[in-house]
Amino acid sequence: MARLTTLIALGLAASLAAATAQAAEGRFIHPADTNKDDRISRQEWAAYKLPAAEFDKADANSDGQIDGPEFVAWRQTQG
Ligand SMILES: [Ca+2]
Ligand SMILES: [Ca+2]
Repeated sequence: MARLTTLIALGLAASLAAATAQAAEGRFIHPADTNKDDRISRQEWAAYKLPAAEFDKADANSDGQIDGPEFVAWRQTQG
């Protein structure tokens, strides 16, 4: 019985981890995003002391906001 409980607990932990990963992918959570709209505006970027010249590089679609995929892509260029 104890073994079955352990197996159930492991299964729950695995599905919780999967749900968390999915949430992290769908939502953009970064401390620079102070108004929590899941995107970093130019003002938020500057307030977070990120290099102003990098904003335009990070904003791949030039909509004035850095969304999750744009930020991740930019970070990957930063080494
Ligand atoms: Ca924001
Ligand atoms: Ca953008």
